Amino acid sequence: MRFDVITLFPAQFTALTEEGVVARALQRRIAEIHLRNPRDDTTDVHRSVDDRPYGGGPGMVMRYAPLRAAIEAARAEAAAAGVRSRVAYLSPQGERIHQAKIARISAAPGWVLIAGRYEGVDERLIEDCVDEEWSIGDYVLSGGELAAMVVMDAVIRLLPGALGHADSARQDSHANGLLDCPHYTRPETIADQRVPQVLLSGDHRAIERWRLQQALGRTWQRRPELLQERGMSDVEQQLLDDYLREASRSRPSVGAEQSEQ
Ligand code: 4HQ
Repeated sequence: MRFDVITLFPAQFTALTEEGVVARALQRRIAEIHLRNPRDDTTDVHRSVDDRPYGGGPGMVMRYAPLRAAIEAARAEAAAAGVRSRVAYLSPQGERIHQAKIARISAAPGWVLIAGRYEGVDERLIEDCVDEEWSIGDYVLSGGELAAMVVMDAVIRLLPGALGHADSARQDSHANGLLDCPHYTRPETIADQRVPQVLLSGDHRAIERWRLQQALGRTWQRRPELLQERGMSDVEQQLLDDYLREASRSRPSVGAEQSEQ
């Protein structure tokens, strides 16, 4: 899979490309990240990429022409490599990205990502060149670079061969619409806290059942709206009932908190 990122700050992407899961995927040619600075696609002596907003107000707006040239050059390069890319602009006005969307993004052969700065880009660029507008969350970043990195990280780790374990992406939180279960490693006891006995039992069916139960219980407690959307099988409903009965027995405050809402 191929990403072409349009950014005024290509150096920021070393956070993604120099170490970790994504860096390894790039080395293995599972994915490619190409960076393109729209300043290199300016035609004026000052190489200006931004200008003052019509109507006045604070901040600057990224100009149409350099961005359009950068997008077209990036799409042409991708096409020359046999990749038909779609174009996405990262902004708080976009569609909120979640794990199911990340999986759909990972199924396309290539994306041109526009990482904007200042107050954003000239609206006519979105109209003419952008296929999709994405938001990574309801907060304001100082640029689209981090948002583009968030999306690429989440997408690339899903690609076959990117993770060590073939099924570790399948086991992620959100992969099945639930939050993750708790994890433990050595030592077996830390002060008065013991690793749950079932995890030491070697009974793989019981362990899998416990993990699903924990995931259901924590999702109900922390993100009930996720469970609402997802629904539950009869077996899952029974596991959740048992979890909540146990939780209200050993930690009465946990069950009580939610009925107060
Ligand atoms: N920005 N999700 C403003 C974001 C953002 C977000 C990127 C800041 C675009 C112009 N991007 N620039 N939230 O806050 O994607």
